Amino acid sequence: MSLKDDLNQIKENGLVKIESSKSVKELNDQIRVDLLGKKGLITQTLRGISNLPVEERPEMGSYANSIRDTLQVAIDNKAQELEEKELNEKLKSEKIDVTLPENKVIKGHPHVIQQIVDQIDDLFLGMGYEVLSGPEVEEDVYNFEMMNLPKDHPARDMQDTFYITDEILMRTQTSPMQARTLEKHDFSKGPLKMISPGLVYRRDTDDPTHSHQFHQVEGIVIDENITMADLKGTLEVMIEELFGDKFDVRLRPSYFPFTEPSVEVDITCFKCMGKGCSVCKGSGWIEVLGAGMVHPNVLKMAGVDANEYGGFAFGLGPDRFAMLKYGVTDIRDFYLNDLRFLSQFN
Ligand code: FA5
Repeated sequence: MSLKDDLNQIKENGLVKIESSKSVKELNDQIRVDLLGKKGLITQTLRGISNLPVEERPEMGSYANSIRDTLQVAIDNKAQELEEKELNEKLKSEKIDVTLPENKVIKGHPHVIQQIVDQIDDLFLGMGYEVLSGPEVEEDVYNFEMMNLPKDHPARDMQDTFYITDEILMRTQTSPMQARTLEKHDFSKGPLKMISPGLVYRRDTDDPTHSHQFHQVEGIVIDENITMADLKGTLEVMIEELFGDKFDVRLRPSYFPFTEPSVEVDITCFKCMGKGCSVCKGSGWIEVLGAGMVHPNVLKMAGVDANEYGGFAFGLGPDRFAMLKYGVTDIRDFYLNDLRFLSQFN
């Protein structure tokens, strides 16, 4: 067989293979390489040209090139045809069925108590306070001693807690943040105005208004010439902001070792509006926070000159605020993680 016959044979067989090819991958990886690649049939056949007489070589060379071009064009055309076919099949199989039921995304929201805390944070930030958080696992020194409750002080009984060691405990109040910030504050740079929200723990017996784990927000303002009137004004602004003006507020003399004088602040019971019921234990009032003028001993223990500086502090219970605001009759509902209850406050 002549070289020309060989080339014709390669072309015929090649075109049949190209035409019957089933995928772009087969066409490119196999057929194109076998026919036109460096070690492909055309290249191998062209090597035979050197055996021909010199005058026949140019004609045979250009004939081989034309066959290579024919095969190249046939491969390109087939590749385009197969690509289109593959794309159409893909589009067909990936068709979107708009009648399928939707995949519902359940959108969460902050817990109702967190919503109250956020509202308090916003209000106090607007009044120029810092918002800080402190450790829940606290040292006895900060939780009690620096709050004017030395070891064996009888008032420690009011806040019995969970001890980790003799010196480390689950904090019973956010008040240790008073000592922690007083200790660090540089009064030459201005007054101390801080609130600190967070969880606290007590060995309280759970009932409709008491939980062994609950939230508090501590507040402290220390400067020169701060009076009890500043405390009262601040608390009234906060209570009106959170509850509107439908509840009465009363300040009742009380005792805390770290404030002198001390008050307990009550709001009209939301359930009976002051008549007396099981939620307020017949009093018509619900206690929402404790407050007072910071005791000089607390200032002294934190290294602050109590003759020059003084101020007020308060500790409020956002759980009780949430009960009042939404008429929730049992504080324990906040901690049961029942979505039927919690999703009402979206
Ligand atoms: C204190 O914890 C003081 N540290 C508050 C304070 C701060 C006074 C700064 C003076 C200056 P008391 O134990 O009363 O005080 O708690 C404060 C508030 O936390 C209460 O008014 C109440 O709203 C809430 N609270 C107290 N015990 C519980 C409980 N077991 N469950 C839910 N809320 C509670």
